[in-house]
Amino acid sequence: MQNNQTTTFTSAFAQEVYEGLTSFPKHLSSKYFYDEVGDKLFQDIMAMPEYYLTDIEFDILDKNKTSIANLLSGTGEPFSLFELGAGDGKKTKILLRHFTTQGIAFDYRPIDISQNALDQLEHSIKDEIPGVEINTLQGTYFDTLRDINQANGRKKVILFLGSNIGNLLHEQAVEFLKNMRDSINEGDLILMGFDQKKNPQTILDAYNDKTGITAAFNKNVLARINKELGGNFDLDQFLHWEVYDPESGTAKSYLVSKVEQQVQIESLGLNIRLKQWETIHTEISQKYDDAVVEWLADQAGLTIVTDYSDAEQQYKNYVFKK
Ligand code: AVI
Repeated sequence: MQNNQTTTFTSAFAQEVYEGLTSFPKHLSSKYFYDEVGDKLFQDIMAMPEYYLTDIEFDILDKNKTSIANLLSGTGEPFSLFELGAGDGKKTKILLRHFTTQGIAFDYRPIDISQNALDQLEHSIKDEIPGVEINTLQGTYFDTLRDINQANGRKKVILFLGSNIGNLLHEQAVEFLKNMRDSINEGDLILMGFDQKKNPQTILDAYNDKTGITAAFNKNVLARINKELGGNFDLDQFLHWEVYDPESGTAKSYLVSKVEQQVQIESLGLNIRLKQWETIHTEISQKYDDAVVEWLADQAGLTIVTDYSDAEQQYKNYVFKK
């Protein structure tokens, strides 16, 4: 059965896989890289020397933690610190530790699509920084912005680190920033990481490591289709391929079929054909400059309060207000 319009799907994953693999050109969303295996692979990516983003952002937050604490805590009224896509929280812990030792009144509300990542994060925070009041929230960014909107009357600060915004197309990023704007009040702040345009080779190396961790991460979406939807993808029959366009600042990941092949996905009743060298587009990782970030903020009705960067301006954390 192919392109059966009447098929009903049991999950958003099933629906999107069906749509993506029956489209031309084929695509799958990078949000489906993340399950227990994918979370672990992403942690391994963040520890790779080639994946500069994590270490640079870590250093930016560490060097500027006093200034960031002053800015976020303002007049000293208690605030709720929401974090979208919290992951393992390694960088956030710099701020959590600093806020705690400075006696700043706040509670921490990490949000992630992966319950597994949240459970590990909660456990490690209770263990390492026991003074932090933590309440986790599982869901997609879009779902949880609604929850932020309806949260208690405390001042809100939203963290969105790791250049996670880069996994959205500009149009989606504007929509997302608009939703963020709608979920905060005057006086609330947003602290976001944006990876900057740089030597294209540095970017290609970050997304195409020689050890193959990024390739395994990219292919994990196929592994999930096999496990969760009864697919029979042979992962060895796909190449991980990365391109970077220095003009647009867009890095794109693909899975390229090495051979002509057919794949069955049982629970979707789907049989797909891939020609030799046919692509499945899986991820974009957008790189920015000040002009683009200003444009995004402007489109979304946000104002840049300040930014923090490393000496070579490879990465920037911007603070926005309404
Ligand atoms: C989560 N996200 C910001 C990462 C990125 O840089 O696009 C995901 C990633 N993909 C490949 N390596 C890391």
